[in-house]
Amino acid sequence: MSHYTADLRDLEFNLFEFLETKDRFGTGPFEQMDAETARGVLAEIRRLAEGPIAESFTDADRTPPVFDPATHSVTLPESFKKSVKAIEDGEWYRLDLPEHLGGFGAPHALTWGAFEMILGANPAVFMYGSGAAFAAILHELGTPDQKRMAELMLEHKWGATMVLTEPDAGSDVGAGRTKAVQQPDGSWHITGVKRFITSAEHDLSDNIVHLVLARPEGAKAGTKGLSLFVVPKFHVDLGTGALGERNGVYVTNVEKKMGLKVSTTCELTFGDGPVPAKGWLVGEVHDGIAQMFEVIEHARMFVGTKAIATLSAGYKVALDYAKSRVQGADLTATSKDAPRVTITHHPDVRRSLMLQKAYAEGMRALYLYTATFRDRVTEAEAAGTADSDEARLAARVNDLLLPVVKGFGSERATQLLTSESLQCLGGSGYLQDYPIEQYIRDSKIDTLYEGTTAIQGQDFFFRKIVKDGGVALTWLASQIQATIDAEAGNGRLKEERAHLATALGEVQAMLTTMFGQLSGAQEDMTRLYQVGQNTTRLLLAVGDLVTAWLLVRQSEVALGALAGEVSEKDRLFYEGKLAATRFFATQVLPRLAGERAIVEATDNALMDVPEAAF
Ligand code: ST9
Ligand code: FAD
Repeated sequence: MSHYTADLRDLEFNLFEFLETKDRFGTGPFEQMDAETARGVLAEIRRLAEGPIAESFTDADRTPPVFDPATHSVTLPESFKKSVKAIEDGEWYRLDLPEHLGGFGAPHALTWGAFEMILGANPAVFMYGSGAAFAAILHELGTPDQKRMAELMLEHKWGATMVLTEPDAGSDVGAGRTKAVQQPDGSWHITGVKRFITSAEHDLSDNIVHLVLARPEGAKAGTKGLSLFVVPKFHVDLGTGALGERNGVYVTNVEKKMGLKVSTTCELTFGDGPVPAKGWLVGEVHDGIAQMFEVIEHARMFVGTKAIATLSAGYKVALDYAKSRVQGADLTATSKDAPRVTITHHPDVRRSLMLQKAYAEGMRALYLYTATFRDRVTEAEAAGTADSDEARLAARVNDLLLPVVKGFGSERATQLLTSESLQCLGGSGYLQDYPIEQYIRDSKIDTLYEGTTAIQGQDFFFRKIVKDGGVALTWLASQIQATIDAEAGNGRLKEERAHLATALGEVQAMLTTMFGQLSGAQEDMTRLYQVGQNTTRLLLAVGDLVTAWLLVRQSEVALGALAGEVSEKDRLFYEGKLAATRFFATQVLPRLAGERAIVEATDNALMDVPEAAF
């Protein structure tokens, strides 16, 4: 039996009933993808995800990749290769490609919805398959030769990597020391050691293309002195696509880690032997960090969606278990020999299940809602209105929401998987007989890579709010206010709206305090420490607020549907949506008052504690 159950009903609810995506299918740049085709895509991806993709999930954890240091090669488990083949056979890696590179014209929201199922079933399958997305970015940024290279990457299904991190340069990418020296033929020789590089070696494809940040000789310090280079494992004849000589870039170690074991995490050494590691400057421009962020933005969306997908998978396992596990009598039973009940009868188990359901569904709405802003941009580009105020605003809202999807999504998902999903199974949850212990090990990385939660919090406050002049945030707040002011739901959502209004006020108060501290820093720089203590707190609070808001709006749609004729199955689905919204509004949102109080009470006492006193 598959470890994974997709929540196709909720995905379809988002895409065909709730989000503006429902009006996009078969129109403009998405003409190829009408609603019926889209439903077909989701059904097929669900079949693959629950079937062949999920099939190797456990085996690939227990028999992880084998690294041979003598040949710098890695062998992946055969079971896992079959899962990868299931995606390749259907050419599903094309889903996120633009049409001119063979894409299917799918709205991003549909694409990410489909990806959720792959990520929930076996995330490393998706990760090894991301060469196509990297190729599309190289095609967009590259010189004519690099565009050709990108086409070959797609044709031959070559793997790809993003190469930033070094032993002394993790969050602080600008501390990177890997060097690039230009050669008379225009190529560059790269030297240095990168670490923790995902998919840098494997036996799934005959070539791997590395996108590498390195510092050209003489370039300035920090991220702005970094340039982006394309460095293939094997050189390529761009005319025929044939592989040439081995390039001087080798995997010199593969990490042993807590989870996600089938995804190789590699030390990658450049130019440390007789053969130089040759690279080419992407687009012939020295704009490395901005170019790499084109990749990072996709990757942050991937990480958040992966985490949320795993929470949904964990919730399904917990729910399934709770429905059949008989333990204890009903709390109201008066006699010692009262009939035993399934644990779904216990109020605390219900609380736990509803908390998981509300977050899993609310955060699914969050990542899909975020994807709709990229669809707005795609539509504007197709209509020749990419410079319009609407398109620019859509891009800014997408940027604002990315750290929420990544930082908040991964924090909440990983916490809930441990504190709630596993807990519902009691001691059985701790065993490898059930997948949740692996979900926890495989998803913990989501709060770490692609920028830790602390980095997401800082990105959110300093870049996406302050540097943006608050434009995207103000727009988002106005949307939330509009829901608070609306009447839809005939009074049934009155209490939920009241909680939403209070929560919006709490977040606005947090922001007011933090803006005050920020402007106070003009006179006393140490006031920035007050801001820095709470950027993650703010990120998580906004995540809760937006999740609640999306749930309330989903409930408006559910109430509309319930007013008409619905099947019994759908009635239960919509009732479940209303219950999740009510629970989240009444039991999660009130916590924001405490978060606000902490922000308002934050002084710098913490910063005065001597290091030795910790
Ligand atoms: C990693 C990989 O961890 C993990 C797994 C990989 C798996 C691969 C598979 C995934 C594939 C996904 C593809 C699927 C695609 C599907 C598509 C479907 C539709 N936004 O603030 P400053 C830029 S990799 C944009 O001064 P510092 C900007 O150019 C390792 N740009 O920063 C800016 O200049 P300006 C990941 C941004 O103090 C410049 O940077 N490692 C943003 O110099 C400087 O900015 C990390 O993520 C942004 N949000 O540097 C590192 N932010 O201001 C984390 C900055 O003029 N550390 N830029 O515009 C950080 O992010 C740091 O904050 C820092 C600080 C490095 C940026
Ligand atoms: P550090 O930066 O040393 O951080 C340590 C702690 O300090 C963290 O809690 C962090 O939040 C905090 N911290 C650091 N700086 C600040 C600050 N300024 N303010 C507040 N808090 C701060 N990298 C790649 O380039 N490509 C990959 O494909 C890739 N894949 C990875 C796969 C795995 C399994 C792992 C473990 C890592 C991968 N990475 C990859 C690297 C990953 O992106 C980094 O590990 C991550 O960015 C954090 O860097 P670090 O590990 O050096 O931690």
